[in-house]
Amino acid sequence: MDVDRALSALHQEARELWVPRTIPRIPYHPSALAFLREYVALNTPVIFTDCPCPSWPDDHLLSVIGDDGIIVNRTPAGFGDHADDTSGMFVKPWQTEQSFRSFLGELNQHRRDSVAPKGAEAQSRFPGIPYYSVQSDCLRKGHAALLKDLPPLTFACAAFGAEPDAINLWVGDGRSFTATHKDHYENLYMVVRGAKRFFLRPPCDAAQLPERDLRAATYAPCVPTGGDALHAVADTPASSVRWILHDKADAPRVPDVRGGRDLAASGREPLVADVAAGEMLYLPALWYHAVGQRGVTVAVNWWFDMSFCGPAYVYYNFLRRLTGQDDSDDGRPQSAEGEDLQS
Ligand SMILES: O=C(O)CCC(=O)C(=O)O
Repeated sequence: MDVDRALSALHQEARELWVPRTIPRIPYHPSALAFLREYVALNTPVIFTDCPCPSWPDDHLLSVIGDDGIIVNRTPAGFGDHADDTSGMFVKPWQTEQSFRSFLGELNQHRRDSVAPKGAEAQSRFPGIPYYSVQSDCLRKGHAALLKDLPPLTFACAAFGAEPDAINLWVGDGRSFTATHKDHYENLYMVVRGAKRFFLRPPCDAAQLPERDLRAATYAPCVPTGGDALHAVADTPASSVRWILHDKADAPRVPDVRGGRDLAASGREPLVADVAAGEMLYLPALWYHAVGQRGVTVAVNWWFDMSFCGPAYVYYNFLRRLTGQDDSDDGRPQSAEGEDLQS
């Protein structure tokens, strides 16, 4: 059997035996054993409903973290950390430092402007679409006062045998879209306000998600003294990032939530997981995901280190080498320790 036929069989067998047709929804929260046995061990996503989730209206967020300084990611079209078709580079967002209050004010101003004309005073002092999405354990490190509102996730800590490696706060609106990628983390992702749509593909779809080495770049204002546009500027010294290419052809597929642009060129549909406020997605390690949202959306995620000791990671790397997705193939296995483990 040649490699293409074997990959086709892998895709088919995975759909028959492993990947669900729709993501199951079960009430929060399972026992650690049930979570481990039915989802973690099988590397299969699930959505928990009826989570003990705070409501976090604006006035609460502003009174608790309004004055906290934050780093905001800004992009011209809502795509951060992505393969940009225009420049052919991997582009990271421009980052601004500001208070949480001024950032939330910007999102709310945009919402008001979409129903009423924009006044001159409504202009943001920064260009670009803002998304608070820094993924640096920002909730635990930067906004610890919010921790007491959150469920302790004891079942997950017991299942993974560890405390979370990071707890992140995500705040943005429907203009922002997270491009397809995977993480070396077990991810519990809870939507607090708004709604998220995840486009999911199992790790065995690596062959359908072409990766290339792309020159690394960062968005920057066109005019350093306050222009209203951002453009991609190549990083110096030059470096490259291996990243998944997009397929723009699918862009209009999801009318409510920006999506589709990231759906790969294979013609094979991703699984769609709609996660509403009060729900939590278990996104298993190494699953590819692209993420859109509807309206102003507030979410929290807990990242737990994945285990590198079982078969999953080594088989996944083997598959990527076999399909030419891993440029580090020098004929020798790569050690988990030697690699930058967060994509
Ligand atoms: O919510 C998002 O925009 C992206 C979430 C994500 O990529 C993650 O939790 O790994």
